[in-house]
Amino acid sequence: MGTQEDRRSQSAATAPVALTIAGSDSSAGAGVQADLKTFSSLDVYGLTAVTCVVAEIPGQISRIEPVSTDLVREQIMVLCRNFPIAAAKTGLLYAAEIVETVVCALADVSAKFAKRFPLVIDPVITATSGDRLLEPGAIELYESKLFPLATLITPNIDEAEKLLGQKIRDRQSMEKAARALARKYRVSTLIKGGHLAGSSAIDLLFAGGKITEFAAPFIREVATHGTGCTYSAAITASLASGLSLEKAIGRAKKFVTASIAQHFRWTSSSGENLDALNLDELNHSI
Ligand code: PXL
Repeated sequence: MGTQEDRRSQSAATAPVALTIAGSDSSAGAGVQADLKTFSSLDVYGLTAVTCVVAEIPGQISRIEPVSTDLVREQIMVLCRNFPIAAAKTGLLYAAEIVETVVCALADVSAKFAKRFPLVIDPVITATSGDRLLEPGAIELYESKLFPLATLITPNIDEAEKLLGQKIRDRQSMEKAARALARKYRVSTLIKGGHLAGSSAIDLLFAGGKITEFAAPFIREVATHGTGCTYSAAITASLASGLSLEKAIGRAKKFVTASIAQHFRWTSSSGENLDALNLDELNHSI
């Protein structure tokens, strides 16, 4: 028989830890809420540093307010000082000062605590509805300061077009764009082609000098609010669990596709569909 102390430590569970630095979505389909649900579903313990609070329902943003930069920094520092973080992601950072603060905090974490972990950057510029979420001036800071810290960036077609200043119309120009972004920012780049609407949703990774394709059937007539957040969170969870970049993306693609296929649906008071991804039981099927 051990002491009470022994018994307590024997029963303690452990899990890989991942951090999301992102906004709060009141409707819980995107943002830190989507990230936490994804982490839990993939058996990873999730931590959060909240950057802004968004009052919204899927497809309709009514108000956004930032969290103070001091509080954004403190959330990151206190978590990184104490937890064994195995991977992190950024989602909506909203304002230029917040991008700057996150860059500075992450640089301090690696200098002060000698901590390095994979970092996935989802460069959230607009919502799936097309609403602008990031201040225009913040994009340059992403390019000059945040991307250099990244293991992977995950723009959708729209975001890749904004970063490159050119149109992406088909698979061929998407492949060119992935190469160009990876070269421009010296970072592995996953372009998500869901918005190119064909019979498949194709994503292209350019990493280590080679292109890898991730394809899944395109699921129509489901509002896909939060898909990008869920996808990058699933990649981050998989990196935290020790998977290679390619394996992490392959697993995350299956996860996000299944969560769209088994979506929730409600009807709002104005008679519109309210859809949300459903992450229940997914870790058993992927
Ligand atoms: O899906 C992009 C996104 C990311 N983060 C937050 C959001 C949204 C979209 O609405 O609210 C917090």
